[in-house]
Amino acid sequence: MTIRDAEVIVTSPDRNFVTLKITTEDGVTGLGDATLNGRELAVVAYLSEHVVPLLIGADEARIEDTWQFLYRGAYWRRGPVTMAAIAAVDMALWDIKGKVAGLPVYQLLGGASRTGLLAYGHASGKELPELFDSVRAHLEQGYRAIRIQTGVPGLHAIYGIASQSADTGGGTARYDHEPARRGARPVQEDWDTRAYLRHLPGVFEAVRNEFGPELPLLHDAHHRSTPIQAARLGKDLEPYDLFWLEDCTPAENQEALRLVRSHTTTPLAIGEVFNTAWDFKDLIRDQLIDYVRGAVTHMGGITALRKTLDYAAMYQIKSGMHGPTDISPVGMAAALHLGLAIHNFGIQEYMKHGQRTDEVFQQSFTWSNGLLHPGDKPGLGVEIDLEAARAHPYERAYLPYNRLADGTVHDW
Ligand code: KDG
Ligand code: MG
Repeated sequence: MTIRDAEVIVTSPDRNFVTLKITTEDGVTGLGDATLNGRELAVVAYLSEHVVPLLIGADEARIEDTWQFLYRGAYWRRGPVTMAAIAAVDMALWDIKGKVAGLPVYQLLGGASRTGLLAYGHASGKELPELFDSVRAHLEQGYRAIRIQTGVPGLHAIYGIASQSADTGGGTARYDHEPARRGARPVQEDWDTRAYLRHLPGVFEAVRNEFGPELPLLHDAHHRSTPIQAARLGKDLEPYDLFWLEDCTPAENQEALRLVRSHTTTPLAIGEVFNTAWDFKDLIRDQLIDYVRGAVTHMGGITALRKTLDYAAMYQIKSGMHGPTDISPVGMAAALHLGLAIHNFGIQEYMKHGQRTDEVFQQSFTWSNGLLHPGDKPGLGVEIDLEAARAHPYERAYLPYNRLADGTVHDW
């Protein structure tokens, strides 16, 4: 067989998604997620102008070779745009291989290593009562692990706090945070790290007092602290036994993690903005992290993230694949197949998509008792309804950004 067609589909049911659909001469189709939140059309151009022409007539069975050709052959390596495009091709080819074999992708990756994947959801609230309600709502939905984000006194709009009036398709209020907003310019939020560091430990103390010692709790610091501030945060949170502290410092300066690590035993997770194994190499080798946060969609696909996670396994470092709503149902399915197969699975981030998204993407993964499973349909198990997709054209949307009280732009 050879590849007959490759189509780039942009749709915006609840938010923008970029999907690659590859069709073989025999009519077998495969889907890949290429969504790069807030920069979607850059990947569309990369795929349409530079990748799709190379795929037509290629052998869809040669997944590793295609990956190496697209990565090494371009000369220009790495970067979120390139790696999201390669990821979409890689996922689509695994989807096709599964359909041709009549097997779910996790079987091709070695079979299931567990019965289901522990998932965490996003609870948030500006004040404690609202946060507690959000935690309770997540427990009622079956979550067995919960990320805690909270308001900080004196700050009006900050990362990770849901707008309860947000209509994400189901028409009902949700506690999940949808950071990208449609509009001509990014929304400005405010930030003060010292106020945050003073406030957060008390929030975790209150959550532990209310919900007890068992519940795994996570927190995303979203790249906002200096190394020494992050070290203090990890230390101050130790009594509350976090499952992980995520992105405690900006990801570019990896040496920072050495300083943080030398001060705290709070487990560290990093890497949702990383895009190759090389971004993780030193952090894994020097055992400076505990969880790899890379997404299949942003790390060059199943082929590349599998290699990174196998390397991490040698150091007892586990997966914690990125899974907010800007990972499409296709990217989520890829994460679930990979997570089910590897031995060093840690936890899977899972924010439910809205109803409109579920109408565009027919998914076969299941969610019960706090565990996800990719299902047993051949391939990735996700199909796209093109008519429904066309009903939701692209709309420009941006992630917000931060300024300090004196107007300085701060890390997001
Ligand atoms: O695209 C950016 C979002 O995915 C990000 O804000 C979500 O930090 C995030 C997380 O941990 O899910
Ligand atoms: Mg994060």
